[in-house]
Formats: sequence, C-alpha cells, structure tokens
Amino acid sequence: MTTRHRTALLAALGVSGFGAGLVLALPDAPGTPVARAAVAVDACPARADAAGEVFIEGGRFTMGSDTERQEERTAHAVAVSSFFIDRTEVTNAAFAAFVEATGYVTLAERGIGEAGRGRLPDEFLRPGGMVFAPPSEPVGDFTDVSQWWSWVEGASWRHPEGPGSTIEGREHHPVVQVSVEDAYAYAKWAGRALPTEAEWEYAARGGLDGATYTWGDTYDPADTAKANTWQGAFPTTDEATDGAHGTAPAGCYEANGYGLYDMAGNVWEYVQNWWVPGHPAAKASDPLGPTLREALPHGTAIGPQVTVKGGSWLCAPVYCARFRPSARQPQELALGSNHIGFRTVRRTADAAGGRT
Ligand SMILES: [Ca+2]
Repeated sequence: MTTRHRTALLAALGVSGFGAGLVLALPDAPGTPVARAAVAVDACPARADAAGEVFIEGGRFTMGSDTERQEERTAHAVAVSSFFIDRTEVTNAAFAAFVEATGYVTLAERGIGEAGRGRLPDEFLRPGGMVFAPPSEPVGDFTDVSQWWSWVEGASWRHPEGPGSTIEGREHHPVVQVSVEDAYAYAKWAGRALPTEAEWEYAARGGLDGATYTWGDTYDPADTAKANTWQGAFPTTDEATDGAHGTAPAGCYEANGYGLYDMAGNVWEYVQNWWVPGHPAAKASDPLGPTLREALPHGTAIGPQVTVKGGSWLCAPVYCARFRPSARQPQELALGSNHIGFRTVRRTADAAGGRT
C-alpha cells in the first residue's frame, strides 16, 4: 500500500485512535543506550494468579485530571457502585473459546463493506485492520501517523500483523484487531459487559486516588516492571527493555493496588463511553458519559467514536505517554488495530443501577 493511500485513510478517519498523541518532547536519538535488565516476559505467560475477576468495592474517586492533557479535564468527584472486573485483558485463548462456541466472525474478518462506501477508499472496505509498521528512518513530523500505521488487508485477531502472522504461541496475549462491536459480542456471550470509563478508571487507580499513574505519582523510565510500553526512539527503535516488543502475555507486569494487571500499557482497552474530548458535566454517580448525540460532532468520516483507556505497548515517554489512568483517546467503531483490546466487567445485582 502506498503512503498516499495510508494518508487518505487516516485523513478520512481523523487519525484519532492511532497514536495521535501529542509529542511531549523530541524523541531520543535512535540507538540511545538504555542500560537496564529486561523483564523476563517469556517466563510469565499464563501466570496462575492472573485469571478470573476481582471484586471492586464501590466508592468515590477523582476522575480525570486538570494537569495532564486537555481531553482529561475536568477532574471531578465520581461515585462508582461495586462491580467485578477481569483481572487481565481478554486473551486470544479466551476470545478463541468465544469464537469456537458461537461461530462469531469479527468485523475485521467481515470487512467494513457498505458502511464505509463513499467515505473511505474502496480498498479499505475489505477485511483487514490497522497494523503498526515502524519506519526505517527517524520521524520528524509526529502529526503524520501514516508513517507508522498501515491498513493491512487480511489482518484480523487470528493474524494480528496480517496474512502470514499468527497467534500461535501468543494464546495468553491480549486479543487485538477487534472492534468495539466485537468486544460487546464477546462480553454478551460471557454474561458480562464493557466497563464504563468511570468504572475502568476507578479500577485502574487501584485505590491511589488522584495519583498520576496506577502505581503512584512518579514515572521512572528505568523501572520497566510496571507496564509494557515503548523504550527508545519512537517509532523507529523499540529497545524493549521491558521484555516485550508488541503485546506481552496478559499479567506479566506488576499488578495495581486492586490486583489488576496491565491497566497501564500492553493494549488500549475499550470502554463503553462515547468519545468527546474532555469530561462533560457528568452525573456524579455511576456516570455513563456523553450521549451519542453529544458524541456525533466529535466523530470522523465513518461516524462517532468510542473511548479507549490505558495506553499500549506503543506508548513511549516521548510520544503518547498515555499509560495513566486519566488518559483517554478516541477510537473508530469500525476498525481494529494491533494495539487495542479490552476487558470486561460484571455488575452485582444491587449495583447495576440500570446499567447494562
Ligand atoms: Ca514493551
């Protein structure tokens, strides 16, 4: 695919969910040495304590941030009812069980089809997904994400980087190349739901109300045990001193205060909220976020967007840097990519409050 085609697609989409994070600083020079031991990610797949769900007792917390990105404002007090949440991101193995039981075919496997006709170049209507492809040369213009994102025909959850790639050996990695409707379908099958942004953020904070990160207020690039992120010059050189280039098996990095893994990094996670930049005047108890009508003006050529949380393996300190609980980003409904997955929740009967 040509750069022109990539640019056309990404322009049509508004490049919203594909790493359009503002650059915090100039990237390190390629090859900048980073002297620290790699995390033994290969030694931790399918850790015994990473399965199942965690009960999150309801409470109040400060959602959003007044000191980080504009879209995270305004910080405000929110009450969340009790719920259960997956300890890890949904894995390829779990998603495979869903597909085997139901015969479900994901949107990436079906293709956008008529839903995008007239709004996207025809080649992008066929089955496929967005795949990160690092450029060979350092990037000077971080606003042109087509330099590292490509539409790859045939990319799907079974083939995250396109035809020829496989999830064999990655059964315990988070499933990727799923759209939000795929995530909803999985959750419904499992008798569960997608978290609201408030639930997700409350859980991600792990009891550290108001902290910048899931582990506290300080970010130390040398401490690569906290999350699967990107080390080195983005997008050319991932030194992977955290032990993983690309996704890591779910549950390899330190859990937060609630025993939840990968609430920062690894893959972005869908929440059920429609996307608007910033927190509107929110209901203070179990907020559901903006309405579809409110989200429509903030959509792209192919419609409104949903919110993703947590950052991914592509977030570097110098780019994106959204491995924080208040960080958020929009994502198109109709597209998957190889850095977005999800986890699910289960609401207790007395805490459902009309949510579904
Ligand atoms: Ca990494």
